[in-house]
Amino acid sequence: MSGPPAGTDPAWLPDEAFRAVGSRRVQVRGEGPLVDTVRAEAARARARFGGAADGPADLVLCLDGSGDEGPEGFTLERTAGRTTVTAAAPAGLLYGFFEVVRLGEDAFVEAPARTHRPAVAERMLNHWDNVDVHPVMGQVERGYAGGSLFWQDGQARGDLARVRAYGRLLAACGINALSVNNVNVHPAEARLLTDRITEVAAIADELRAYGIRTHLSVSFAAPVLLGGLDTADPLDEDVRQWWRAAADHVYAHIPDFGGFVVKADSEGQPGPFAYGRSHADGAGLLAGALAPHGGTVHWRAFVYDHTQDWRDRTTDRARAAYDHFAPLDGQFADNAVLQVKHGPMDFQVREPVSPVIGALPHTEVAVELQVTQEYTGQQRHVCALAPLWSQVLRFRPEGAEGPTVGTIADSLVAVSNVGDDPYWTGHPLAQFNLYAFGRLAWNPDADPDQLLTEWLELTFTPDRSAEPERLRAGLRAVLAGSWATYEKYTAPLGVGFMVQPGHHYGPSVDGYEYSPWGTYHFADRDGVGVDRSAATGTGYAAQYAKPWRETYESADTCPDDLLLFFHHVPYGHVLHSGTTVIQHIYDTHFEGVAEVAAAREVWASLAGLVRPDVHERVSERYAEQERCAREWRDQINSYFLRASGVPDAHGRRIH
Ligand code: GCW
Repeated sequence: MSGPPAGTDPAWLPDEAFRAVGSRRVQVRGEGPLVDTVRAEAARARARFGGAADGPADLVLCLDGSGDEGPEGFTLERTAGRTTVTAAAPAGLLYGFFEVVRLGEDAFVEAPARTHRPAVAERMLNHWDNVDVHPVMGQVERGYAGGSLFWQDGQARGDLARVRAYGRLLAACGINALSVNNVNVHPAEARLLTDRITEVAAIADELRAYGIRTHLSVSFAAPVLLGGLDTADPLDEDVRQWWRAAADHVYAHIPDFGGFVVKADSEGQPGPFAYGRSHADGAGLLAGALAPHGGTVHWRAFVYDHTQDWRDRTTDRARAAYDHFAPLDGQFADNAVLQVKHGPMDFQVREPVSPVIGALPHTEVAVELQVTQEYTGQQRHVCALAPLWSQVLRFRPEGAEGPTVGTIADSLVAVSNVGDDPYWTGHPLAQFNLYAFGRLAWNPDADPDQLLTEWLELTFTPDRSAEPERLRAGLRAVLAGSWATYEKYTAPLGVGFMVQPGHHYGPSVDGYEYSPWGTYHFADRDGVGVDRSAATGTGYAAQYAKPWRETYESADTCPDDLLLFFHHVPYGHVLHSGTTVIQHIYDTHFEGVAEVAAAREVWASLAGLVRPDVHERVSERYAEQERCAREWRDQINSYFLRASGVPDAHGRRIH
């Protein structure tokens, strides 16, 4: 397999992106470790592009505690002769510096002062990294970019240079928090909390230099597993004491430690249910231990019955998070954050927004997205997810007059797509997903298309290319519509899954149909889809506030792209688009493959305009994407032709 020439790909921070800054005289005013980071960045850029060391400064970055930019904001002012970044706190200076990098020459064109502040205070990545290589899941669970960046041979890496480089990339897109281990906490990894905390501390030291706080996934059963207690009951005094001591120990090594991430009573992980306690009790236990140190517990809402009987039509996995957590509103500790996946199921290519978001007004809420492409092509397919996330973040759970998800969220979290692959993300174009997540977390209203422009300008510096416009147009063509394309050739109309069990790559229409995971499409000879209406189905639609509960309740008003998520309809049902469900399935699957083939050709035409190694790596992946898209098309179309007996209106070949 190909790789970048010098070992690690620079992603969105190639030297070339620093040309405008590096060829100017830059002055950094202020003291402290993060200010030193900014100073080092400026010096590095100057060393590369020869900016003057003396004389009047073109760019001044100034820490000024009297400003009102807040802990991470900055004011950027561009007057005729000078660009100034002012921040009240060091992190703001760092983000201001990277804003100037992003603007390039534009940063030195006159513009009025503007203050930038992140809309969301906590912008976090979760790594599902195992310290040891797991026999089934590998080292990074749902990881498609090689092994872990943090862990190697059963311990923290000795050389953490790449971790620092990662922190730098993350700071440049606005991320300020990160958890270093899998939420499925295996026994060896559980010990990171106690006798192995120095390994976590070494990682935290690297990330701190770029303003990132480190968090740790912990096992709810830690007092039993590690402490030798005979219970992990959250109301037991010995258990409480054990956690307090554990937290004290962590903070002795990592004074700015962010807190714990917990997957409890979920897919086999231990939790408070074993003791007849609620999840508010469970979260409260850990929140109490962290509170004296200013830490936070991220308590995941991904709680559902993963051993259900497919014959049991009364159980609906989509309902589970709301049923478990909505009644607990008001009972969570102030420093507990309920971390909710953006959809009710599991990061499918299309899901409605989870009704949990907005249903707990007295609870801190984190919305969890998935940058790693578990169900969206596993970084073998191009699937730029910014438009999906943007739809989620702009959704208004209470209708037009209410707040957006981006406003409701106190924290935005995403599962990272990074590993020790030289391109960081396996597929070089999957870097855009990581960048876009950070930028959307900073500003959930950001236009995904604008983010694509930002990213490609930084990463590919088209101005330095022989054919800037052709390069820009080509990159946009392969990325901008890629999520829509992926949706076309995979599971239709919001029905979800239809993937191969276990690894979740490639089609298997009935792969999850008779399984215990609660993931069904109910296709028969007459129709397909899940009735989640209140009138005749599982009642899930009624978990939404108005107007959505009414919109989703009826197949007449339900949006086409979610129709099969909410309703079981006949194949001849006519969509708002004017076509029938069955014909929509055929059409989109033919289109999806055609779009992949076209994108692949566009990519081929960019040879010579992008770095050869990147071109080769992406070309290899396109071959697989096209093969896989055809497989999806043929399995889905054949399955539904056989089930329905309805021929394609255009007489195309279906097997
Ligand atoms: O999407 C599912 C994945 C599991 C994952 C789980 C979760 C970490 O298939 O691999 O476990 O979600 O979010 O906890």
